[in-house]
Amino acid sequence: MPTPSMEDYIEQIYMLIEDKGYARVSDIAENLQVHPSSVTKMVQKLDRDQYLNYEKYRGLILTAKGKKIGKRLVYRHELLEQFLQIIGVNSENIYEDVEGIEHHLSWNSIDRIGDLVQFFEGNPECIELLRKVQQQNEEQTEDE
Ligand SMILES: [Mn+2]
Repeated sequence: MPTPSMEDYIEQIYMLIEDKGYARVSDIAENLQVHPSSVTKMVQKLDRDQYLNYEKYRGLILTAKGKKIGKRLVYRHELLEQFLQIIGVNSENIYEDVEGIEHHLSWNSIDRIGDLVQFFEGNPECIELLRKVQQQNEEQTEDE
């Protein structure tokens, strides 16, 4: 299993390749806000662990294993954003919160959160009911 840090890199590389068709060390470094030398080190490790193939002057490509995991990691991130949005988290907190929790949930929890998101999407009236509870709670906090 990849470590949280490896997951961040695989997720980022997968998204860059989806968007642009390639992932450059400089782009990975910028998106993850790390030094390019850290990227090179991690990319070499990911190459050794067979998540990707890296050739210094030709760039990098994900292996089948890397693609499969990358796809799941991007799905997990997007699912958690949807989940936080449904439960009413302020949009300015969503990205950072997902970055903070995504590596620390089991796939079992992810699957169950997936069920919940699916449930709310199929029953939007339940989101309305939830908003009412939230409104009541916020009014109560204001009164205290
Ligand atoms: Mn993420």
